Parts: sequence; C-alpha cells; structure tokens
Amino acid sequence: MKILKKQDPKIYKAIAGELKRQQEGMEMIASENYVSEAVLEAIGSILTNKYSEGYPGKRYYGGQEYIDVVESLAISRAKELFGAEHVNVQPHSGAPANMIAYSAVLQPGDKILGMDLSHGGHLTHGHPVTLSANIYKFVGYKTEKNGKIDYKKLEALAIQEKPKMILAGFSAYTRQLDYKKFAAIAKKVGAISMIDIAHIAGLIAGKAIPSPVPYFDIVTTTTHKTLRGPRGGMVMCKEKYAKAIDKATFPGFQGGPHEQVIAGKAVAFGEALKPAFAKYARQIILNAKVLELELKNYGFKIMFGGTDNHMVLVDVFGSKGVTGKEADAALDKIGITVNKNVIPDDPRSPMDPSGVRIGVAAVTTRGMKEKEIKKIAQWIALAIENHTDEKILKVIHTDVMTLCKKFPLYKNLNW
Ligand code: DSN
Repeated sequence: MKILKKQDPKIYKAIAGELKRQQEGMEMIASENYVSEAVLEAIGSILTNKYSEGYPGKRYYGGQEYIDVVESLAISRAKELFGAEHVNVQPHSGAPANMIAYSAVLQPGDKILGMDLSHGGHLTHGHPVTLSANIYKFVGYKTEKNGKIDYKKLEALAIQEKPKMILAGFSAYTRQLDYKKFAAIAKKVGAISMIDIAHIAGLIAGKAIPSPVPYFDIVTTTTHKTLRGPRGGMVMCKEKYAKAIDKATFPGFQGGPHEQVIAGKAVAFGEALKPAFAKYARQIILNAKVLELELKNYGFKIMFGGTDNHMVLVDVFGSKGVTGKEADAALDKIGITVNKNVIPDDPRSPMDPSGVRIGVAAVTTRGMKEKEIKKIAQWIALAIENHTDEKILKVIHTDVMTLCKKFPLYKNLNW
C-alpha cells in the first residue's frame, strides 16, 4: 500500500489500524471471517473499472471477454460447490439477495412466513423497519422452549395463513433445521420454499452439515461469513425460477455488477472446493460445541439448548445479571469482539438486550482448535463476571493478544 500511504495518509492510517486490530484481537462476531490473500488481490483488482450490465455472453456494453471468464467461473464453481441448478453471483450482499428473491416470484402484498427476529431470524425476513416488510406481508414463526421449531405448529400456521412463500434461515439461530419438513409444508400449501443460508453457507459447502439446496426452490446467501469469501451475495434456484431471478437481479434491482467482487467470489469458491476447506468447516463445528459446553460449565444459559452450527447465543443477563451491552463492552476491552443480541421474546431492548452472540468461524480460520477455545471460554466468563474491574480486564487483554500473536493473519501481506 505504498502509493496509498503517500497519497492519502489518513485513509492509509485507518486501514493499517484496522489490520492491527484484526491481527491483535479475536474476531468472534458470528458473521465475520478473514478472506485469503488471493481473495484480497482479486477484490482489489482493476476489474472495478468495468461496467458489465447483463450476463456472460449477453452484455449491454463491449469489452467483456475477460469479465465473462470471471463471472462464468464464479457461476460454475458455485454450482459445483452447492449442487445448484442455477446461480446468480451478482447480488451485492445478503439483503439485496433476499429482496431480489422476493421480487422475482412475489407480488406486492403477498404473504411470507419467516422466522421471528428475536428467535434467530433476520431483519430482512420480515422486521417492520425494512423495505421488504413494507412491500410484502410477513407472518413470523417462533421456536419452542426446547429451542426447536415445532413443525406441526408451523404446518398449522401455514394452512391458516396460506402464504405465497415459506422462508427458512436465520442470523442467530443455532440448531439444524429440518429441510425436508420445510419443503413438505411449502408443497402442501402451494407456497414457494426459500432458505437464507448466509450464516451456514461455509458449513454446507464444507459438508459439515446437511445441504438444503436439493429441497428448496430458492436459496440465498452472503459470501463473506462462514463461506469466507468477499463481502457479497448470491442467489441459487431451481431452473424453473432461473429467468425470474436473473431478471429481478438485473435490471430489476441492481445496475452494473461488481466484477472485482465476483472475481473474489470465484477465488473463494475455488478455495472452498479444496479438501482443506472441509477440514476447516468440520473444525468450526467442533470448536462451537466446545464453546457451548465450556460456557455452560461457567454457568451461562445457552439459548436454543445448544448449537449445531458455528455460533452460540448466550443469555448473559439471565445467567449473570450482566446486560448484553455490558458484556459486549467488557469483551471489547479484552480484545474479543462479539455482538449484543436479543434472545427469544427478549424483554430488554435491542440496544441493550439480554444476550450476546458468539461465533467461532474467524478464529477457526486462524487455526485455533479446542484447546484455544477452552481458554477463550474462560476469558469470556471471567470478563463478563468482572465486567467493571478494569484491572482484571487488562490482564485478560494481554493474554488474548499473546494468543493472537501465535496465530498470525496475512503472513505475506506487504502493507
Ligand atoms: N449483519 C449480519 C449478521 O451479523 O448476522 C446479518 O445481516
């Protein structure tokens, strides 16, 4: 970054500061990860200069011979990775991918059954503050006391509400969904089935958990969470919906695709097709289970009864009388970044909820395994229990930084 450093030292300094923060701290926000140096090179490339509205072989502007290679590779690798019939790699991120999917197959006012946000769903699955909730009518389903979805209840709700779409997927739910049951309910009521796999796409690609792709009409995802690609989105679907999805993406919702990011997606998909990625995905599951069990031992209530994926949702207020905001701040001080999060039907506000969400994908990318996760759980417990004791927090912070130094990031990056 020699040129940037000279030309715009303020921006350079902020980027260098962020790199140091990422290297010295422990990233445990469940939706974050570290891309490879090859992905960084692709997204920082001159592909950013090109406009390429349309699709490979059918573009509106000239000069697409190399762009078409990049986008075609991204599509074919995604198809191979997920076994999808059709893939659109142009969505800029997860929220656009969901809006594209809704608008491809629904009319304004149509009804969608989606998971309630406080039970682990996502803002774009029907929260009233979103544009999609202004256009479509969302009805929320919830989890039970045991943390599972009652599929009989979901079926009864679907029969009563007659939705046009049944939407599965989440951003803070931690259990394995029964894909076949979702698909069967959708079929029974004549609804389109859609699943948002943004959080678990890497686990599915790495075959660490089952794939929903064969069962659902439409599958949306981001590419930057467990999948470990650049910040972006993607829509997969059955051939039957291919034309509608492509049309809804461009010209329906977006203009020119970001081909430098699409190149980064292609590189990341190439990485995910290698055996090392499956190993990483399996290690995520092992690490998350250790985190769950260790935190339980330290007296924390783990929501939904535990985890089957890469994250845990912890009721810190119910367990220790410390609010989500206080716990988040204390963990920040020791160099462990998490996010405060609502728990099902949280009586507290989203700005200071009862829980924190903790994910292990990024630390797994760094190479941390069960032994390190046990240490991390101990530090998390100590920091939350002593969240007002600056001295203790400082000592733990030193330990966190020492561990991070043993698992360096970006060894070849010459910044
Ligand atoms: N912000 C992402 C997450 O943290 O889950 C989802 O949009």
